[in-house]
Amino acid sequence: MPRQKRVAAIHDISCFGKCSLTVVLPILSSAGIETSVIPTAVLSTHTGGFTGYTYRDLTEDILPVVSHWQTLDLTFDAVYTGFLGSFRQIDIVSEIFDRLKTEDNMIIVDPVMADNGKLYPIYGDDFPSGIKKLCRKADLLIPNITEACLLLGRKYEPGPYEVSFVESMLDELAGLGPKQVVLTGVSFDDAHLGAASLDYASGKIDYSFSKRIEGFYHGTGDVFASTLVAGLLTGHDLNKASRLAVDFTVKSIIRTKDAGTDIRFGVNFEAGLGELANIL
Ligand code: PXL
Repeated sequence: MPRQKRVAAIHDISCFGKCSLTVVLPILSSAGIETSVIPTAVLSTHTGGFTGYTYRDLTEDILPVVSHWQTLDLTFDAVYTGFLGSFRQIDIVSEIFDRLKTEDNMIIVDPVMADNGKLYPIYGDDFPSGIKKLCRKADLLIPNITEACLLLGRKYEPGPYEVSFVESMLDELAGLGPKQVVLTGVSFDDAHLGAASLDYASGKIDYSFSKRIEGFYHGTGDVFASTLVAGLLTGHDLNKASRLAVDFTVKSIIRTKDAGTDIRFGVNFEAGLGELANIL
């Protein structure tokens, strides 16, 4: 039996509306990965389309959790961060990267902050430049097109895109520091949507597309990124892990659409976990 992999996952807990830790934890666990969590905030729901949600900021708790872990000499195969609860958490997470980085582990940044051309309203205009500092420390960066435009100071354009637009974006994102970049929300025509990946060492760019499904389903960025992380940590290469993540996400969306579920509630990824575990 190979050594069990261990990930530190730094995201919020949205108590209802599947995203962030309520997605990351089951997906990584189903891949057999031990997942230690650092909640950045606890909200009654996520912020996408709900109003009146509660919001408990956990900024003060984050470093003490890591300090305690360090007394236990814990090491992690990956440190994986997504939605942050405050601007101050950017510097804190940056410090965690320094503390938990080893020679052979992976720092993974999903710069969760925007979608469909818009910065999430809870964040100020200075947030993208703060997150950019975090991206410089990443080994793997997983932005969507909107987040990539904000990181690179480019104007957002809705798809379909030119190949040159996508590939120059991948190059510039890798120029920030990450060895691997996976860009989501990529389309070259109206009928397909998927991800583009760049492995900087080999210079190899790959694409994983699927049929586009109309509608914006919440939490799919986290479903995609967690599946990608699960694929990489179970030994698949970047291209294969991207393919697995696109397929798993699309199947989850189709199930949810077929059931007529409110798009804010998150997608039914749970029904696919058994199959994912078998593939991984
Ligand atoms: O899925 C991204 C996400 C995570 N957590 C919270 C969010 C969002 C996106 O809106 O609001 C709290």
